[in-house]
Amino acid sequence: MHDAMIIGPGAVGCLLAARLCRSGRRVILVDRDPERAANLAEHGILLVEPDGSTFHARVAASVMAAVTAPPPVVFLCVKSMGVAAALGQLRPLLSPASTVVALQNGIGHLDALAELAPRSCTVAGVTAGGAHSTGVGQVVAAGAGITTIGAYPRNASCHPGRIETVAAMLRAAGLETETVDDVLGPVWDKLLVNVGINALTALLGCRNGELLENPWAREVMAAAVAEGERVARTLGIGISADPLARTVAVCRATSANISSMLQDVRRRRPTEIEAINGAVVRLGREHGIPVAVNEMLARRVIALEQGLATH
Ligand code: KPL
Repeated sequence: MHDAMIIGPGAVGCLLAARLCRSGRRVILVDRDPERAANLAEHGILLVEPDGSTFHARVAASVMAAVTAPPPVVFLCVKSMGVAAALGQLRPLLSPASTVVALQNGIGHLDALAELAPRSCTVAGVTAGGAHSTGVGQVVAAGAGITTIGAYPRNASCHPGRIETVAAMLRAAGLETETVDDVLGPVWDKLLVNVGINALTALLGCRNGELLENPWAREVMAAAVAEGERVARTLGIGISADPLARTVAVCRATSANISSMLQDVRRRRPTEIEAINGAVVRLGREHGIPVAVNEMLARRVIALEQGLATH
């Protein structure tokens, strides 16, 4: 029997799987691609830590169709737009004893999390740590950062002890983790960081830290984050005091990182633009708040995705 299942073997999924495995947990990785799952089961995961040390994790891996009884804790590490499909597959296997933890950028997955696993304890989380993948089952951790988790929706059937169990698992795996009552504030705090970093790095083809050296990028970052902040405050979300200062701090802490959106663009995969800047645009329009900068960023990233420009 496994202790945890991780759906999605991207950078965050592999990082989590390898670190959980290093802490003595039995982990199963679920991939939608059978060939890649077989490759992961055969070769495991190679994790490179920020100090250059490495760890080779042996993990079980399979496709979802082969899973009959998921372990008590399931981490959803697919992209925001993949959460509804992953939960749809998982749903028949979930029980009231299951805890489902969603660790995505943006806010596009929250409705699916709230609706598709009503009998289980559903948890949303965000992590400020960065990672990038250098190949199948190869992940480079870049920059430490706190992980914050909490029941989502707030009235989800989660005894606080169950959130603590997940937090203890993450801490044992070396991820500094805090638990909160209202996770929507931290989710939006992270959203605003991603609003300021991800699209710009994807458009400029640069590492997170390089944004701070470019006056135009700094200006656009400030304007995009200010628009998002106004949307959040209008919606009454409990975000932190200075989202721009947080964004700049994350840029510095993950300066060597290649953002997830730039990784997606380089690999010609769909990005999370709709769940990040796109979400700010939609909500801003709904509430009559100007969101021109986020709209410009979203449209340009969509143009990149459509292959109008190459990296
Ligand atoms: O979350 C991230 C991402 O790349 O998606 C940041 C915080 C920007 C780190 O790279």
